[in-house]
Amino acid sequence: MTATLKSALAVSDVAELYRTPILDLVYRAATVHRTYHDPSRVQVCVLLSVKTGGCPEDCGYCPQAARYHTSVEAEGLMDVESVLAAARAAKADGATRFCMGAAWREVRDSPQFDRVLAMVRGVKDIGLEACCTLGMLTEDQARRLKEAGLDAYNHNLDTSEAFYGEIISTRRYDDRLRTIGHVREAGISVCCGGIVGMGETEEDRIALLHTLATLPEPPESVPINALVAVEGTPLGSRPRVEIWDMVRTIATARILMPRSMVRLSAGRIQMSETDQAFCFLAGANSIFAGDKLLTTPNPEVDRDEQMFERLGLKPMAARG
Ligand code: SAM
Ligand code: DTB
Ligand code: SF4
Repeated sequence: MTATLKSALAVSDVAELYRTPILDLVYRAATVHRTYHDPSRVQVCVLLSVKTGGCPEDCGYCPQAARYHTSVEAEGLMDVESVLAAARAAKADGATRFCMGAAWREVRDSPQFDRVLAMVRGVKDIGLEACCTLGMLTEDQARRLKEAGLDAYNHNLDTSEAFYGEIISTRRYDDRLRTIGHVREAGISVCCGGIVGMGETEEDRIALLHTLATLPEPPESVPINALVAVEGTPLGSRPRVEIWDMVRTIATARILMPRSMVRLSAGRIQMSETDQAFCFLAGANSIFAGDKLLTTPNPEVDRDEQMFERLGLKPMAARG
C-alpha cells in the first residue's frame, strides 16, 4: 500500500471489512494470503518465560501480575545456559523462532539486561531467529538488543485505545506506541497484536486493527491471542471467545496487512483442529508450538505435528 492509500484507510473501511459475511471474508483473506505467501507453510515459534511472575503492572488478563492471586509462582531471571538448552530443544522440535518473555514493566539497564543480551547472542549462535518481549524499552536499549542480534520484539497493543483503560491502568496506550517506535527505529522487526475475548466490542477490535494497519510501517508479525482466562485474574471468568470472532479478526488482519505474519497465538489448546484450520484458511501463518506458552498450557508438539500432517501444512524455513 502506498503512503497515501495507507493514511486514507478509514476506521469505517476496516469496519466494513470486519463485518463482511464470514464466508466471503474468509474467501477474500485466503485469496490475499495466497497472493503474498505460500499457504502450505506455517512459521513455528517457541516461547520461553525467562523471568516469570511478580510483575508490578495490572494487566487484567495476566496471570503474572503480582497483585492477582494465581497459581503462577514468581521466578527470577533464568541463567543463560538453561535458556540456551531450551532453545536447542526448540530447534530440534522444528522451531525457527525462539521468543523470550520477561514479566517486567520495563527494561532497566542492569546486569539482568546484560544477561538477556547474552541470551539473544546465544540463540542467534544456535541458528534461530531471536525474539524478546520484556516490556517498555528506551531507544538505547532497543539499539543494544539490535546489536546483540535480536530479530524481533513483541509488544502488543492488546486492544483499542478506548478500551485499554478498562484492562490496564498502570501504563497508557501512548507508552506502548513509544516503545514500538523505538523498536522500529532500531531496525528490529515489530511483533504487535492483541487479545480477543476480553469483553471488548466489535468496534474495539476494528479500532485495534485500524491502529495496527496505519502504524508508520505495519508490524512484521501480528499475534492474535484468544484470551486464556486464568483463575485469580480480573478476567478469570470470561467465557471462551467465539471461534468466528477469532476468524474475523485474523481474516481482517490478513487483508489489511498482506505481507505480515499473522500468528494464531494463545488459546489454541481450547480450539478444535477444525477451528484452527479455519484460522489458517483465513490467513494465519504462524503459531506458538511447545506444550507451554509463558505460564499456561499449549497443545503438545505431537498433536501439532499430526494436525500439520492432516492439513497438509509444513513448518516454514528460518529467515535468518
Ligand atoms: N511484560 C511484557 C509485556 O507486557 O509487554 C511481556 C510479556 S506479556 C505476558 C506479553 C503479551 O502476552 C501481552 O501483551 C498479552 O498480549 C499476552 N498475554 C498475556 N496473558 C495473556 C492471556 N491470559 N491470554 C492471552 N494473551 C495473554
Ligand atoms: C503474544 O502475543 N502472545 C504470547 C507472546 N506474545 C509473548 C504470550 C501469550 C501468553 C498467554 C498466557 C500465558 O501463558 O501466561
Ligand atoms: Fe506484566 Fe506483561 Fe503480564 Fe502486563 S502482560 S502484568 S506487563 S507480564
